[in-house]
Amino acid sequence: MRFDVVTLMPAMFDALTKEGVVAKAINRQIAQIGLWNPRDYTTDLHRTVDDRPYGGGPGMVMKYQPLQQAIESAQAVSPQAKVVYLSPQGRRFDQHQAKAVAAGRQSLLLIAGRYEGVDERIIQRYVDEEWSIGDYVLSGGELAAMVVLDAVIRLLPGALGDADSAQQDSFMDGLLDCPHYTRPDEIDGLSVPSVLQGGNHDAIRRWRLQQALMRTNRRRPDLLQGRHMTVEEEKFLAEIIAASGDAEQTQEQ
Ligand code: 9D3
Repeated sequence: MRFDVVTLMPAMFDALTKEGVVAKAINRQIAQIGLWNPRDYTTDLHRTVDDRPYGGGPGMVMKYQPLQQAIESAQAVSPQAKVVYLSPQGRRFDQHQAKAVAAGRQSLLLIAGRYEGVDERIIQRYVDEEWSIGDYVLSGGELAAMVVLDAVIRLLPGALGDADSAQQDSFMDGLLDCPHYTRPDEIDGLSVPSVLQGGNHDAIRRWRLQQALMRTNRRRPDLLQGRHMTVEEEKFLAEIIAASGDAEQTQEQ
């Protein structure tokens, strides 16, 4: 699957492409990432990519012409790609969108802005969608583009090891994760829950589901709204809610 990014800071993407799951996916030819720098399309001596905003005010704006040529060069390679401008004004990117892009193999041409953003006419003429990754202020769109790429590429078949991919459609989908432990069974006076040390796989499954429901109910109750629940989950959640406030429960904050 092909991805393209228009960016003034292509070296930032080394962090994504040289190490980890995305690097493996690229080496296995599951994903390909093209980087397009508007500075390479400037024609003036100073290779100018920004200019002062019409109407005045602080900050600079990314100029139309170098961006346009970077976008059109990327489109010549990826004519079918959905053009996405990463911006704080965009709709929130979430796991549903990551899954939709990966499942539909929809190529993406991501535009990462710097300064105060891009000339609005780039959005009018080239951009299909604007995506934000959350309500906090970044210094540019590159980290957001990398978040999108990581979230999508790890979902592509073959990108993860078997164990991880099996977990991807886990029965605890849409819940926070349960606690994890590894050896030793006791350290600094802290022990591993005994159920995990026994061999009762259904008891372990039930404990993990209860822990996931308990954590989700406490930390992210919004995730439970509108989530389909099995009869077993409904039962466990009812027990958790009935017991919430008990001394026993206070260890799970
Ligand atoms: C402090 C500058 N702001 C003036 C009101 C506007 C502003 C411009 C450019 C704020 C952030 C940015 C750069 N951010 C992104 O390019 C960006 C972003 C983000 O900041 N938060 C969440 N998602 C994204 S996607 C792209």
